[in-house]
Amino acid sequence: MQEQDRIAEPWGRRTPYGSGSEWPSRVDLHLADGVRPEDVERWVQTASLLHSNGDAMDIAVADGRIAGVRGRAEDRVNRGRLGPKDLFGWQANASPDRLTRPLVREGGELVETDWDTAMGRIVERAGSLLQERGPSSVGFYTTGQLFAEEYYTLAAIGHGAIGTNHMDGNTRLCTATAAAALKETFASDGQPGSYTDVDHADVIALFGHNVAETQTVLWSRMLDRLAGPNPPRIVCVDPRSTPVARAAQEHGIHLAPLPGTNLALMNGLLHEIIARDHVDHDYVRTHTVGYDELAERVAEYPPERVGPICGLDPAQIREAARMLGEAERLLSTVLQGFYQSNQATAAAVQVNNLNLVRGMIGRPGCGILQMNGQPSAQNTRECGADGDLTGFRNWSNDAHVAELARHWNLDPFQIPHMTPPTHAMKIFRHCEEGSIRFLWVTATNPAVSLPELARIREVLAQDRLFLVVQDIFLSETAQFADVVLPAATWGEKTGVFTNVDRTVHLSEKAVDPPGEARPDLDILLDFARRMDFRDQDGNPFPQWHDAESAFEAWKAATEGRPCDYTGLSYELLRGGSGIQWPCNAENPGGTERLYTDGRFFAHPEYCESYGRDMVTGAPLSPTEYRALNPEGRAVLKAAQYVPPHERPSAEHPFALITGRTLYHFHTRTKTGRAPQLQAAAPEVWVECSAADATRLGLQEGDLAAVSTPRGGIRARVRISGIRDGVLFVPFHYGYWDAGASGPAGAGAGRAANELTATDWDPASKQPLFKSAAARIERVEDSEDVAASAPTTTGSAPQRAGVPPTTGGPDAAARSVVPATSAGEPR
Ligand SMILES: Nc1nc2c(c(=O)[nH]1)N[C@H]1C(S)=C(S)[C@@H](COP(=O)(O)OP(=O)(O)OC[C@H]3O[C@@H](n4cnc5c(=O)[nH]c(N)nc54)[C@H](O)[C@@H]3O)O[C@H]1N2
Ligand SMILES: Nc1nc2c(c(=O)[nH]1)N[C@H]1C(S)=C(S)[C@@H](COP(=O)(O)OP(=O)(O)OC[C@H]3O[C@@H](n4cnc5c(=O)[nH]c(N)nc54)[C@H](O)[C@@H]3O)O[C@H]1N2
Ligand SMILES: [Mo]
Repeated sequence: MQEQDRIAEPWGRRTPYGSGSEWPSRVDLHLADGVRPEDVERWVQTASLLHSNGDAMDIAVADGRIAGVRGRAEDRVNRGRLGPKDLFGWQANASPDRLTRPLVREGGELVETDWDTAMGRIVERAGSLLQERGPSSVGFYTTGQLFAEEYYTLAAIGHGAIGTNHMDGNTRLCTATAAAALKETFASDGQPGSYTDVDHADVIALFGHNVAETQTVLWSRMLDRLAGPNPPRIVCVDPRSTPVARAAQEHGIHLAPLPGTNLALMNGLLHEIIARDHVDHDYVRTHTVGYDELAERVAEYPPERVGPICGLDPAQIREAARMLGEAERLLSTVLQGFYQSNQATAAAVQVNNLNLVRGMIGRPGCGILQMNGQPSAQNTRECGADGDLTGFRNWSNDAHVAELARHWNLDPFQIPHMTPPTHAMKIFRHCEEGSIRFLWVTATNPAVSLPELARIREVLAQDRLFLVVQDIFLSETAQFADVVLPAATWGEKTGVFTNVDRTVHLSEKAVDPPGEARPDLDILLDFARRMDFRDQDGNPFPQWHDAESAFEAWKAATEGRPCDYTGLSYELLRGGSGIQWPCNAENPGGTERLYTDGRFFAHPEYCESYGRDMVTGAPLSPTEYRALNPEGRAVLKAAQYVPPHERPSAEHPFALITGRTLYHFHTRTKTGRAPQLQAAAPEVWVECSAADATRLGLQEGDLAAVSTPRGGIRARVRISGIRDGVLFVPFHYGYWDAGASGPAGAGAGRAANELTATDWDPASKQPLFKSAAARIERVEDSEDVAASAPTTTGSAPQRAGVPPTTGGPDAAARSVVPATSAGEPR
């Protein structure tokens, strides 16, 4: 057993392994101060809810409280490892400022009340609006952080019982492009690859994905490959010098394109791969459509043309294309550097194209991971609590709608499907214009996370909008609410959720929620009962009543669909590893990779989506799709580069990107309340390059004003390895502050989204958080104090002498590498 400061060493110790071997296990453990392993009364099974990786763990319960966590060695995802957020984030559960009673607005103030009063107000307002203005006056904005049972229930209530089309998740901000890219190429959502592809790949290419900070345990897996025999090459496409970029410099190649030029770069890479004939023509002929158009399109993008667009040397593009073209087992991953940037879907689709033209899909080491970000974003999509129809059904296929209506025992006409589902950005527009009068927000904090916050605050503050916020804290958003509902969370309720590579984990209740807080599922079912929703036989709808009965109903609704859960049960998920869907009679142990036989979910009668025009976003009609892809192959879709809407100018000369740091999760409601994590990254900063800093006379630690046409913030300058001409601001810092007794009031001016624009990708409708023009000016000298940005991560300083990020004794975690776990060949 070894101890390590896991704030200073986020990835822990190496357990090297070679290509094709099994990833050795390493069990990480952290217990609260003073709690010894023998004090633990129970270990309760769950997985991490602070990212999409699905790190399996057990919660230690001592004295009726959560007292720590331990990784689960038997799980396929993490083999026992935990990252810093996993190790320390659980402490937020026991924060003294958890919501414990419902709140209602009285004379302008939020005051505590009982559940009957709070729910009574909700039911009264929803009921009268439904009667007077119909279902389109009611909207739901949910999350990627609840459990499948809860999303399924929400979908049934919203799309079924109420029949509104206005339901989406913050997954729109997160994985909408992952889903859209999969739908464009495979006509259905569903992650093709598997995490075990990391064990086999000889090239791992990461496109706009800072896996080292955002899925630390998956990066540990990659680091262990890099430390073992026959390490893979790493290709990294990111304008910042992230830990991934630094590894790529050593083990492969790092391309740092100008933000918003991903599509041009992808076209350039495909140009080279096709020109050098690194194409698996057999695969392309048998399993795809669209190759000729793709080849024709990318022929227009030789590296000499792409280089100046992206701000890259054409030789670098050639070199990267050669690595990708000569790979024998290529694993590609994509995340927000593509999804939240200009031409998001079109660029992400080119990554699918890359693997397809190389025939690298459905075999060990050959995978595509169109990543998720939030822990249960996958389930939001599957269950249909976003713009999707439950079970990856096709909203423009009447037979699919009818099938879902049969599961729910409702009239199919009750399920809205005549127009595309309303995406989140449009839901807020409808609130702004007044056609939506009731918005129920569950487990998301739009007052910090949506673009152009000055506008969002105005939308949320309107009198005519009845706002319900269901959260575990009085978030920035909750402060605008008419009714605040206190929710139970992870560790306090039971349900399942599914990670990036389709691994389903059961998360069991370990302790009671604080005060009167209730599981989100119970709140939603209570609402349905009070509204007296009924099915066609007059029985209460939804027909389920608790987590397990909701899971059974959800399973039934997935039968025969790509995300088939019918072979799973709570019992099966207890004790061992998580299991990958589809899991059914044919695949009782789950399914490691999709599309191993070159057959797709793309048949016109079966597919989830007919696709969209990637430039205009217009949905294709069934007839158009049938003509394009009658046999249900993979579709190679080409696109032309179009520059970002907002480009650097004389007044705003920088490209501004926003994103994450390793130690915080989103708006910090949880990580800001975990002392080790908060201390590692206590305050916002802005990154710029050494050359730009010198030019502007900026120094490490100077207080700067950053502004865009929407607004401004103040932040200390970190001179980092970011490319010239680009600024980076982490988006975690709203106006809530740890240590303060409560939120300090709007407008403290440090949230990245004061700066971002109301603009989105035409196909996925995902907002472009990584595409704005900005200026930066010094406000105050540093006086020799460095910015408080982490030194271990993408924000590593260029200047010597900045104090390193450490966690001290409070951040010591134990880890055990079993002797039998030596990376043996399989
Ligand atoms: N520590 C931590 N982990 C998390 C989360 C968290 O908040 N904190 N959140 C989770 C969630 S919900 C998500 S969605 C994921 C997100 O995970 P990531 O996508 O890995 O994180 P980001 O920091 O948003 O963006 C990744 C990278 O995109 C780069 N980038 C910006 N613009 C461009 C561009 O135009 N082109 C290219 N090629 N790259 C660009 C940025 O420099 C950044 O390093 O993380 C998940 N994991
Ligand atoms: N500028 C910029 N903006 C971004 C991004 C970016 O990269 N740049 N990334 C975008 C992305 S990818 C994402 S995913 C979003 C995330 O944005 P948000 O979803 O707004 O961020 P969170 O802080 O995760 O908010 C979750 C809320 O749910 C509450 N909560 C936690 N657990 C539970 C629970 O069990 N039940 C209930 N009812 N509530 C709970 C938390 O207290 C918190 O208030 O931000 C987006 N915004
Ligand atoms: Mo996300």
